[in-house]
Amino acid sequence: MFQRRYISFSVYALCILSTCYLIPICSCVKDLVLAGIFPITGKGGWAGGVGCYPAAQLALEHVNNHSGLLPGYHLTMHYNDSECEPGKGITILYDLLYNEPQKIMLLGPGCSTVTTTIAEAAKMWNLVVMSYGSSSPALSDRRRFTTFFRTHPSANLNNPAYIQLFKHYGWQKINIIQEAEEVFVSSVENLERLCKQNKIEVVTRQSFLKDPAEAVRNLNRSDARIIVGLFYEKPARLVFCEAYKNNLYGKRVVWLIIGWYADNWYEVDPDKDPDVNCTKEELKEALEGHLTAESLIRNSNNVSTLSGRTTEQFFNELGSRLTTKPTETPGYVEAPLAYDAVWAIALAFNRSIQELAKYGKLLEDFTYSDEFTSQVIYNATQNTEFEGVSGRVSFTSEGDRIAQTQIEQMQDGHYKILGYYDPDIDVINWENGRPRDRWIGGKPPRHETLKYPQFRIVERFLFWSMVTLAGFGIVLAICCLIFNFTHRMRRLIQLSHPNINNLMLFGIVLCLISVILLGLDKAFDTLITNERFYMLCQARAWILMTGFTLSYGSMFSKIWNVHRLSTYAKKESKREARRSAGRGSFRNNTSFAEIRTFSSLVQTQKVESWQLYIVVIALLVVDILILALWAGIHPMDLAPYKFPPEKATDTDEDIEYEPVLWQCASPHDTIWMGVIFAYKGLFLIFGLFLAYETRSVKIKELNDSRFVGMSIYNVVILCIITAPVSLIISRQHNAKFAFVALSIMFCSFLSMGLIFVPKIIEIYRRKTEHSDSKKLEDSIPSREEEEKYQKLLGENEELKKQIQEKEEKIKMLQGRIKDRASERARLTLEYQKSKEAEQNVSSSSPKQAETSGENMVVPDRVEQKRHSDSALPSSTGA
Ligand code: ABU
Repeated sequence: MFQRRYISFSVYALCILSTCYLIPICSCVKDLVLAGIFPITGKGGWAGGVGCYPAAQLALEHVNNHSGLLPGYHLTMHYNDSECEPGKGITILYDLLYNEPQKIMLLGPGCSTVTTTIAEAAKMWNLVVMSYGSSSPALSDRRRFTTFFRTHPSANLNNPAYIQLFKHYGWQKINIIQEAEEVFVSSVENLERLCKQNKIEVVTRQSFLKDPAEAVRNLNRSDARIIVGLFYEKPARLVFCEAYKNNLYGKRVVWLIIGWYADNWYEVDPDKDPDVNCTKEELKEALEGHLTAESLIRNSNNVSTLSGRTTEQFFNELGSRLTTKPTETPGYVEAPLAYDAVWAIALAFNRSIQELAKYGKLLEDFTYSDEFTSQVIYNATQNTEFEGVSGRVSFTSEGDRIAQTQIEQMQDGHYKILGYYDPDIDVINWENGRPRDRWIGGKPPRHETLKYPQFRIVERFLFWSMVTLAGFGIVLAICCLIFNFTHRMRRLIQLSHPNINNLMLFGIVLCLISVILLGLDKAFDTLITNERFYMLCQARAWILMTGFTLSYGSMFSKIWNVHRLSTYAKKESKREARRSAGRGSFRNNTSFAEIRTFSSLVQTQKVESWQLYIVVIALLVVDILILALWAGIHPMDLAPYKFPPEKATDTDEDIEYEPVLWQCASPHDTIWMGVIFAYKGLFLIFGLFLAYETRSVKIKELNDSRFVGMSIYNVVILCIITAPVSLIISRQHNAKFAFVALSIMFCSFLSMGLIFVPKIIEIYRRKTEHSDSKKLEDSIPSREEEEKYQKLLGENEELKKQIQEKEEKIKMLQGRIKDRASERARLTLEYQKSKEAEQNVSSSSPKQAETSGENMVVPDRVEQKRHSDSALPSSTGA
């Protein structure tokens, strides 16, 4: 009995034992398998799997050793390397999902380019994804990535930190260079939005796919100072190599880049990265002083975390598992995130197991078509919150983490923490209360080069030389005015229409004043303030234009009248010629008579002063109309023209001088200038034509018209050259001023010389010839005498013409008389011969004499003919 009882007890005990110990070992501990994707190798992107995979393994061990977590379960992971290549990532995802065992959740992938592809597809398998190393802000889109969570903060979290840095250093203009990946594009878009809100100008935004050379050159061209760079680690080396080559670094430039590269990321072996044509030293030089911003991904409170370890302990433990130095391990910085990601999954599973138990379901029974379990896992993950080695872990509704941003600066090739940006209060908390930043030039660079205006003013020597010459010209013009006035009673002056010459002199004075106005610039800014520049512009235009019209217009009016009168005289002379031809003049004498009549006619033409004034007044009215319309519609004002800046050579500071030229301009001034040039151009060309047409015409009442014509040639040619040349050299203020001033003065001096010097010489000559001024006056014929003389000249011409005609007629009649005389001699001879023959016949036969009775009438016929001939001269009145 005892034996039977002993046996039954043994069986019972065995059963108990097997239930308590053997069954859990064999079938009670169930595997919960994760699919793990890590970027470990690969040529570009982020190889954070090197540091993150060991951290995840460590976390799995710690989770499985944790007594209160996942009882009866063993968390395990099947993983593969994505090489940070989206294509590769998808391939390994299929491998992981379609190979046993069933995966409950996806850990990773670890780089944004792969994550965006996989996290979007994961919902097809009802897989919840927990990423430890994806910073792309695009991943915060819940509609696109419905089952996605990450322990890595979004890159957008760093942007407010950048804004605070810009504000702190007073940078209002920034430049951006980015790698053309969605992760950086979406982050830059957010940064631009924030910049706009904070009135910070994004001057340039450069992007590149593989080679950043052109983008860096563009930054250099746009004189970038504050440059935000968003790119992966390998392109970062290329960017800074280009920055080194383009001298885009140093005391004038500051770079702000991502802070999650390995600490010595620039010290790469040239054999491993042959694309980088710069040495470590060169990269270090280019990187000195740059700032980085990265989300704070370690628990800085030095508290014990869910795993029972401090962050320090975690890193110590991790370090013992790494094969490379931490500073050389990609993903070492993000390792706490991978560690916490595993813990977050474990907590979510723990919660899910309990939740599923309520529905009689088991987590390990999850399949890719099990939407219910997937939703339970999703909800559990969403509500997960714990103290991790990377800080407090919790997820927003978008699945993002909230974190502070750490700001570092490279000093002597090492990163130094400057402070932390707290997003809750939007403030940077500087380490030890103040930013311990260090700058190459001793102070932070400015967002742009300091630009000082440097006014382009006319050379003082040139200005004063021209002013002196113009002043001399004005004095000369005044002397000519005085000369005209003092000799106004002389016929020589009277016949030159002194008043119109005075008008010309007044115009010349105005033109010479405009020379002085043209030279007034910023050098006289106490005299001409910006507000008064409007008046200066108006004064320049009005004085030069009216001065030109008065001077050139006066000459033009003279030449116009000469032409008018000569045309009239020509018509008159033709009429005269026709009239005399009608009275019986011979054709071959008409031209001779006509020329003589024209010259006499033109000489005697009278010119009234009002006929000259009317032309000048008409031209002035057109001028005033154009100028008034211009001033009324598009008034001219100060329009500073800025030349390309020039580097300051007199200082070491980042200063540029910005040459500025004061100019008068108005809206649509090209149209107005076009109108004026066209009108003045026609006026000039017409004057030239008139001067040429009347080059040999002399009118007593405009005795200086030929000199006026010469003066017009000179003015027209100079104006035609000066106007376009001054437009071409309008930016070369000295050359333009010299050219325009000399042209105006040359025209003025030459016109005064041509019109007044002959008069002065003539009067001086007459004075020296006749010391007695009375005699001198007498020697000059009076106006009435002159008219009488001209009249006599005309009559004389007429008489000469008549004499000529008569002489011709006499000549012709004499010829006829001669002919008649020879005819009569011949007839007489014939008559005598016939008479002799008759006598001979009558002496020989009376009968013969009767038959030739017809010959008896011959003497009568000869006589008759003689009578008619003798009547001819009398009938013509010879
Ligand atoms: N901290 C690494 C982020 C890498 C990525 O977002 O692709």
